[in-house]
Amino acid sequence: MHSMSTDLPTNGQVTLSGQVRAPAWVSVATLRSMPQREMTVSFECRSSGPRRHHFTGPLLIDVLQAAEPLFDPAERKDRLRFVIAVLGRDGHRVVLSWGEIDPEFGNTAALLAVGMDCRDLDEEGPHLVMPGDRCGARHISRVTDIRVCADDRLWV
Ligand SMILES: Nc1nc2c(c(=O)[nH]1)N[C@H]1C(S)=C(S)[C@@H](COP(=O)(O)O)O[C@H]1N2
Ligand SMILES: [Mo]
Repeated sequence: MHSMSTDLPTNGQVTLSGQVRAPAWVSVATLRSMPQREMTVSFECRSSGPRRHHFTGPLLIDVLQAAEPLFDPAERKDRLRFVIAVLGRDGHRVVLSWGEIDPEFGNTAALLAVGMDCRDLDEEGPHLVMPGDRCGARHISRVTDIRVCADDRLWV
């Protein structure tokens, strides 16, 4: 990924690491330089009721692929062993599976949004968007870390 940095990550940057060939610190500006998608999502929060937001940003899978996860990309079964852990600045954490965002499997068009309701997220950091979710808890704001790991440690 072209914005790899050797300095410490600053506000708004995301660390991509784990079992990847090209770990990186990625800025919102870099995410904006990738092919963009747009979507409006509606969900129901148990505490704040019905919500609706408009997001713009790259597909999460494109961002992760740029970090080169340590699987054989041509081997479907190899990809299916990988999980994606996403961390927000406030400590909110969610785990996804590679299979749910892989176009050959669940094909969920998860975004790492750089804009929300016409607001740029450069300072606060990108927003995970999980289209189709009925509840809001996986729409993580202020994402700071994403780790990609295989299932190996579950089987020792
Ligand atoms: N970082 C972070 N993102 C989060 C949460 C959180 O606690 N921390 N809560 C989630 C929940 S439960 C909901 S319903 C939505 C609400 O988003 P909104 O208030 O912007 O519509 O944010 C989600 N994103
Ligand atoms: Mo919520």
